[in-house]
Amino acid sequence: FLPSPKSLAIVGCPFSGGQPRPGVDQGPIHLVEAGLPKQLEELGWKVHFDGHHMFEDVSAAVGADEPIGLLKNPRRVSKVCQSVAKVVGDHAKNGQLPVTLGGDHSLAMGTISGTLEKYPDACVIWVDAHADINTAETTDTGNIHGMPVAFLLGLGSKIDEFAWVKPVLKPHRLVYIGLRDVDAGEKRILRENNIKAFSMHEVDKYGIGRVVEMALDHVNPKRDLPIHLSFDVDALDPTVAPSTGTPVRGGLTFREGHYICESIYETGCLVALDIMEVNPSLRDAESVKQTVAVGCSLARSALGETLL
Ligand code: Z70
Ligand code: MN
Ligand code: MN
Ligand code: MN
Repeated sequence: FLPSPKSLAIVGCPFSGGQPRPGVDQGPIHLVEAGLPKQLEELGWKVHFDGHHMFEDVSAAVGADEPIGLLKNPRRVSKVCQSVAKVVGDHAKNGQLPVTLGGDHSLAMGTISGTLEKYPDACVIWVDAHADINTAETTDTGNIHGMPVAFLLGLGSKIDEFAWVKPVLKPHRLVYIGLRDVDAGEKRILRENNIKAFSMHEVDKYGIGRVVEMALDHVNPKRDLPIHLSFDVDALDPTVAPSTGTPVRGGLTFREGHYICESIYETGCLVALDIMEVNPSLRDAESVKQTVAVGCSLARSALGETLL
């Protein structure tokens, strides 16, 4: 799907408005300062990075952002995601693979909208402890980072402020890996929409090799559709990626996380990558360093780094 020589664009998104903990907005800055652009160049990519998108104009334009129902910071999240959709979509149309660095996972409303504009038949592999599929009706917290998938599927009541988000994603083009903290309302949505999900139970039962194969067989049986990989670092076990807003025990090992990325790279179908929810203000300096390093190495694995 990508022209040669392979080129990618890093989209730094210092944004935390989809959830309550400050600091996740510093994730992209730490990932870049840890040397991610150069690491990707060393894998043979032409790397384009023109700075982090600061979204200050967006916040200024929005002003006070009263909740809509339970939803917190709705206008700011919507506007930021809309601008991310444009940036990601434009890079994809230029033949550059967008690598979006979060920031909280509400941003995926933007990244996936952008990807599907260029590649309407793309499938999404969502690696996360959480399903992020709450609607305005099912959310308990009102944190929009728990809701982007519902918006992309067009589920739940329509909210004027999010009218730009089109229901571009079809349930059969979505698959989850790593789930273990799914709300009751989300379980019902997954069931009712026949959405395929491989929780940690399936990872234990079948092993990561078969899980990735089954996940790809579901969304991309002929291995001929473009793939958007949206990776929330909290999919990894908290011992592997401690500096994230909502660590959940019993997660993917270091190798399981990397295996997913390596396998998706091997398909040759990857067209967009998100690395989300690195929060360098949580935990001690050593944990932060470890989590940032893991974020970088997941990105390298998805973009062609091999062990041999
Ligand atoms: C919960 C909610 C969530 C990430 C927490 C949690 C969602 N289901 N996502 N941390 N990354 O608030 O909707
Ligand atoms: Mn650019
Ligand atoms: Mn998430
Ligand atoms: Mn998560």
